Amino acid sequence: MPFKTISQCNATSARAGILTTAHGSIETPIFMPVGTQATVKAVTPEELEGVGAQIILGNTYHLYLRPGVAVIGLFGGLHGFMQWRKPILTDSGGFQVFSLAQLSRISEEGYAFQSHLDGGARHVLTPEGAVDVQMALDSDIMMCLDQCIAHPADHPTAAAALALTSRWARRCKARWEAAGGRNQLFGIVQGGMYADLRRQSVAEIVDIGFPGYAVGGLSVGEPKPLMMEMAAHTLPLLPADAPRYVMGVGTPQDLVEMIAMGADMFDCVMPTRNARNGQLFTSAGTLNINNARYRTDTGPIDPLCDCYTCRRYSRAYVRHLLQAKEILAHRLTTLHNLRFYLNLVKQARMAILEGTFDDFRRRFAPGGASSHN
Ligand code: PRF
Ligand code: ZN
Repeated sequence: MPFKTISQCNATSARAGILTTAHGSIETPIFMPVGTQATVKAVTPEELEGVGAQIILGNTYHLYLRPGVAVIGLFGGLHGFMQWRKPILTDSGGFQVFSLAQLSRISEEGYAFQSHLDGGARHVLTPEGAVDVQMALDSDIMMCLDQCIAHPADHPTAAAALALTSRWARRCKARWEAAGGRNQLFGIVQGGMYADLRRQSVAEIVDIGFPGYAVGGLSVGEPKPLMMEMAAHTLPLLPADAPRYVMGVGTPQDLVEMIAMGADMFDCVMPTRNARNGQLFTSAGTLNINNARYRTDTGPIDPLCDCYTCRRYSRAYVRHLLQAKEILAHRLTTLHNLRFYLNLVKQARMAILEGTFDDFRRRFAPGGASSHN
């Protein structure tokens, strides 16, 4: 088994584990910085390692359209192309077609869409094609092609998307096995905001059988309490001996809550995207560095942070760079936010190992000392 639980919290479902991949092992729970276009925006691979990143996420959809697998294939895959030596997880493209492509049409075969880049070129993304591209990228963890639906969706719509996702998962697994079963392929659970459909989706995807499982279809516009309710309902249904990945989530609070529910892996654009807009995560909550109150603030972004930015620079300086639209602003804020997220999951892991996770978690509860919105 590529996944081993090292320690289990006795007050919650949180666990600390080790996930082994072709490019090394990952200590879970883990956050995966998003590197959509073969780069985590604004930072180098060395800097990513410096903030403690163990695995990053890449996107099949973007890389397939540009630069294409012929270019990345010249480097033996995405690791060689972007010079990142550690593990890479790639999303299958379904969610990106759903959110980015023009005129996406879905059928049993797959997604027919027109590129968001030139608006003209037509493409078809099938379950087999999604696996082929991810194998060409030499992704350590590939994701099945799935159908993520928007919120709200009625029960029949969610049921149909779930059923299609299960049929596609079977096709993805067959393609992966036919190609030698190299690296890992994770199944994705859908089912909208319906408890019965979530249960059915888990049963079908687990029956097909994968080395790991993702909970998809969350954070698609539903209210936060509903997202939490669905995660709390779905995560315990997944096999305890396989890694559990919640896709596209979330805030620091969301991560801590879902770790308590037994989630092991997360990805989200929030730390990197928000950094570029000036929203910074700190041990005392979030702050927007554009606010005039920081114009003369000579202190660091977060006095408790050990990142490159906080060790050297003031809030006043970082604010100035952002206001002046200097490129360095994006680099400094991204390094800080990524350090915050990676430190958060590292501290959660240490708390699980030390048997203090329940206390740790309470500090993040709404209104707690470290609460974030
Ligand atoms: N499916 C896939 N990728 C995703 C999602 C999903 O449902 C989400 C949902 N928040 C983010 N990324 N394949
Ligand atoms: Zn910092």
